[in-house]
Amino acid sequence: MTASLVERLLRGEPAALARAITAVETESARGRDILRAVQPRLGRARLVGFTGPPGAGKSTLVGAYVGELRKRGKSVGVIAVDPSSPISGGAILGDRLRMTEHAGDPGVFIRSLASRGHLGGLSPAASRIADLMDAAGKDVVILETVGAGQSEVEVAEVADVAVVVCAPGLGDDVQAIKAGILEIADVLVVNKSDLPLADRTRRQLKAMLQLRAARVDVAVLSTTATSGEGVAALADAVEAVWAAKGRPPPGTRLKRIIAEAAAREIRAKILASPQLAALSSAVERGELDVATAAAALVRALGED
Ligand SMILES: Nc1nc2c(ncn2[C@@H]2O[C@H](COP(=O)(O)OP(=O)(O)OP(=O)(O)O)[C@@H](O)[C@H]2O)c(=O)[nH]1
Ligand SMILES: [Mg+2]
Repeated sequence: MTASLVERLLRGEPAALARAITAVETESARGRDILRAVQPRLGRARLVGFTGPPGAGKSTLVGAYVGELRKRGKSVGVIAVDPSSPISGGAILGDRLRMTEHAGDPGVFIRSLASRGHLGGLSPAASRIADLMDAAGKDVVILETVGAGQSEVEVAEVADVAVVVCAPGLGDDVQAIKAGILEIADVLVVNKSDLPLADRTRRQLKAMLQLRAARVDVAVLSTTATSGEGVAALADAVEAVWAAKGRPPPGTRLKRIIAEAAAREIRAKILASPQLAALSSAVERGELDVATAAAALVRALGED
């Protein structure tokens, strides 16, 4: 039964893809069998992450970007992460409504993913579903998440190209686009450029990027998702990043996810360690410098 499901999945049958995703999402043995079976067929699809503050227009922009990709002859999978928060409780319904233009298109497959209830974290779950879409022959897999916490960092772990979407009028609120989100951006988009203040927001973002010497090459684009303006340029910018980065070697994504999860754990351990408090007091008293204290902390943690 699994064998025929895998066959149909590899042929790109939407019903088989949907069933495979459910099997993988529930972390069933069958899901693991499917993933094992498709493993040799992976690595063709490109993963593009869209993240940014709530309401920036990510879903609308993803819808328009899907339209542009279809014009370019690409098949597309979309994973829309529902933050399951009371504020964006309507996200799934809203996202579905905005994607209805692609509902009858066999070249587009859309799946919502609840951000709660994944044992290994969101990025492993999204990564596995992206693998299934890859196996089903999608050329591009898009991952939409709300940049309101951990999830936007996780997008960077999974995606080959990370697009960060903001809206104008953030004003001083550009700070809300935390440094972390700028770190991960390969392409920055100011959407809703039909609204006033769009130019100002673009200038502010460029200035913030200039503070980070390593990131001056990041494109800052303007789009109006509702009219489609700037969407072709966005597709070009994403392709340019792909071309520059090249195809990641097999296993890269998984390595990245595991490394980031390990880094989070180590960081939490460091912050909770009693040695940190002691060393920090010593630095405060002028008995140690920061570099020596850090080295001592690394040694102490290594001995645990
Ligand atoms: N004026 C204007 N409105 C836009 C534009 N793009 C999206 N919107 C509107 O902004 C609202 C939010 O759009 P969404 O696409 O749901 O935004 P989102 O970032 O996906 O929202 P969440 O997933 O809830 O975080 C909707 O009412 C859209 O119609 C744009 O370019 N210009
Ligand atoms: Mg959305």
